[in-house]
This record gives sequence, structure tokens and C-alpha cells, in this order.
Amino acid sequence: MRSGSVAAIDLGATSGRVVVGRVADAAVRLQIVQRFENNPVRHWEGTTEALHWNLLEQYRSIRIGLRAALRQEGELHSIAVDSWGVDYGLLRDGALLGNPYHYRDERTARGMRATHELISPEALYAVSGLQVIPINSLYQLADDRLAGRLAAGDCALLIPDLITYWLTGRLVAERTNASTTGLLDVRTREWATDLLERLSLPRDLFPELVEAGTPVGALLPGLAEEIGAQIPVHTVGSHDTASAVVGLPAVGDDFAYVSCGTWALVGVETEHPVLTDAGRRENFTNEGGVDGRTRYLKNIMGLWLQSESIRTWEHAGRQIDLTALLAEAAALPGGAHFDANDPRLLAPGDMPARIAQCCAEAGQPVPQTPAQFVRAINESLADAFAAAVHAAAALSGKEVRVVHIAGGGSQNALLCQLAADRLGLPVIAGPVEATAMGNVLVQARATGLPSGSLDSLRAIVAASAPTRRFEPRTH
Ligand code: LRH
Repeated sequence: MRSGSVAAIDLGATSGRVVVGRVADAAVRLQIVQRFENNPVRHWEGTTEALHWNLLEQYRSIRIGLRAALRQEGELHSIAVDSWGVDYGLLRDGALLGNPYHYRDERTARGMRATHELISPEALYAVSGLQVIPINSLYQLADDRLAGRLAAGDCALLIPDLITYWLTGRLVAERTNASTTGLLDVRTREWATDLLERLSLPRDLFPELVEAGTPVGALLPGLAEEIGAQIPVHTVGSHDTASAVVGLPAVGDDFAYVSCGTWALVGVETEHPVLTDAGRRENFTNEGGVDGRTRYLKNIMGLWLQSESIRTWEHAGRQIDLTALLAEAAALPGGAHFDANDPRLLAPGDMPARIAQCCAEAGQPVPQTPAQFVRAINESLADAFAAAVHAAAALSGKEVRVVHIAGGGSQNALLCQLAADRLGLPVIAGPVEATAMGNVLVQARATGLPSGSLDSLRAIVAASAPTRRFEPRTH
């Protein structure tokens, strides 16, 4: 195997990073060279305040990170971008028309109502195979259409495609992330033109679809000069979850995964979409994976429940030390259980108050202290993970013998142990940076550094990343 370095730009809902991946001797070493916060901003929009991403600030940090990465490595074989799904920027004549909306903005409810007046959720599922969840791009686009914003634009770019465009000047839509829009035909993996027409969304708003691992182009000349070299840009699984699923240290086929960050994406990898009525009713989704695989999964609220609770406490003047809080929560004999996927928990705001209400409604003891809340969150996430893994296995017919928990949540031993207990299966925790790992491996493969199937890429992960195993405890 040849050796060399690539740079992964990995944007998450709470932070972004530029990560160098050094590939050599069938192993990868990751190093975060630049980490930056991602702080959404609310601002007034005529009649209401709306929640937006501060994407220019992200882009500024990316450029600083790329320059630092090149200076450190001397040579970079490639750059590629991944981010959270569903959100997009509208452009006209190549210029961004405004800060992209955040999927937690309340407009999604309006867009969902308007969309379902035109086409039923069942009919949507029959085309896209996607679960009904308000954040999906098609609902956001419906709101843009009704507000007249869509008519002003001539192109919609998902966040990683927008960054790639700013790096190279080329407009593409990478397929794994395009699958989170709700506008891709799950069978042909092309834009669903009939659906677009029924939703009054112009077909030419959406660029040419490309696979993960496609060379997009070189850095724009001014940018190459600023960063210090001309570097090729590739696509990867630009939906962060698609990259995370590549970046699992999985051996064989009998695994399920929880990609656990702000969201927890829980499911299995399949060769083909699973398009059953039972799956639709359970709100399972068929998202596009790298190398044509399907990610058959469910979105669970994830660490958002914890981070938004901490934000609420800190806002009220409390000092929170997460490590100490988790230790305190782990020492409690147990905790309340609530539905971690209650839609009322989606929006920003006072999370502990909403969790208290959910617990009370479920007839559970209402948490009083931060440690009790954190325990209840972790208990309830573990319940939701176990239910989703068992449902994914039953609905897809896949045998699951081990569950990989990757991403930030893999560092939370309480959560991993509770999940193993609830699942009755071993949990392998790690890597923390599974998304960056998957991003690095797919672009490195595109440049000919490693070669081979997803299995061989995952063998590289297994050889490279530290993991921790949790056995289910029997009581
Ligand atoms: C996770 C994720 C998830 C959802 C949400 C918007 O970061 O990409 O898969 O799509 O963010």
C-alpha cells in the first residue's frame, strides 16, 4: 500500500474539524489540526426570529485548518468534506442567497403540513424510502417555496456540496447526502423527477449526482495560493453518518451500529433498500451508503438531549463538569425512563423542563438534580438504541451479534454499558472520530492509497483505532 496524507473536513452540528489522515502500512493515523465551534445564530426575519447556520464562519475556520494541515504534512493528496445531512444553501448565479437554515428551525412544521397536503407520507415513502421526520430537506424546500425564497434561487446545494463548491467552483450533489433530502428515488438513486414536479420544485435546482470517491476538481487558484499548494478535492460519503458507517471497525456482516453524536443513528447496513410497510410504520429510513450500500436506520435524538440540558443549566448560571456529572449519574442506582424520541424534544429550549414533563407523563419519577436528569437521558437513550437495533434486525432479516457505538457517544461508558445491558449483546465502542475516519479512507482510496472493498477499509479501521468492549451484564 502506498502511503500519504489527506485532509478530512468534518462539520458536525456542534463543532467542526479539519483532520489529517496519514495512511501507511494498512493503518491510518488521524490528527485533528483544527477544531472550531459551530454556533447557530437566531436573527429577525421580518415577522419572526429564525435559526441559521453561521456557515461563513465555518468556512473561514476550514481555510485556516487546511493551511495548517498542509504546513504540517508537507503534501496532501486530497481534501474532502462531510457534514450533517438535510440542510442546504440556495444560490443564484453562484452566489449564496442567505445563511442556510438550521433543521431545528420551526419552519419545518409548516413545510411538512404543506407537503403532506400535496402528497401523502405513504406515497413519499414509496418513492424515497425515507422516514417522515420534519428535518428532511423536502419540507424545508416547501417552506422556501411558499415564502418565495425558492423562486430567487437557481441552485440548492447541501452543506458539504456547498463547501466543495467554494473550494473548487464545481457544482455536484454527492449521493449519500442527497439521499437525506427525501427527493432521491430509492430504487434508481437518481433525482425523483415526478416527485419534484408534484412538489413544484424545479428539477434544475439540483446538480448532477456523483458517487462518494469522485474527483471533483482542484482548489480554486486564489485558495490554492492561500493554502499553499494545489490539492485535488474528492467527494466522500458526504453525509456524516455515511462516513461514520464506513469508519467502523466491523468484521463480517453481523453487526448493527449506533453513530452517536448530536443525533444517534441506529441501524444496519444492507445490500438493498428495505421497503416494507412494517418498516415505514416503524419510521425506519433507507439512506444511501458508500459503495451503493443502504443504511437502514432510525434517527434517535442522541446526545442533543444531554448537551441542550447542559446549555440550559449553564444559562441559569450553573457550572457543569460533564465528566463529574456522568460519574455522578453512573453512581446512581437507576433512573427514570422516557421516550427519547418524543418530538417535543427536537427544538432548542429548556430541555430539563421538557424531559421532566415526559417522565411525569410516563408515570416515572421526575428527575430533580442534573445527575438524575443525565441518568434518565442515558437510560432512555439505551432503551431507544436497543429497541431500534432489534427492530432493524427483525425488519431487514439481518442477524446482529455485535453492536458498534461510534462517535462522541462511544466515550460515554455509562451509555455504552447500559446499551449493552439493554441489547443483551456486546457493544464495541469507538472510534470517536469514526466520521473523519470514513471520510479519510474513502478519499484515500480514491487517490489510490489503500484499495479495496468496505470490508478492507474497515479492517484498516480495526487495525488503527482503539476500541473498548462492553459485555451485557446479567442481573
Ligand atoms: C447526524 C445527521 C443525521 C441527520 C441530522 C441532520 O449528524 O447527519 O444523520 O440527518 O444530522
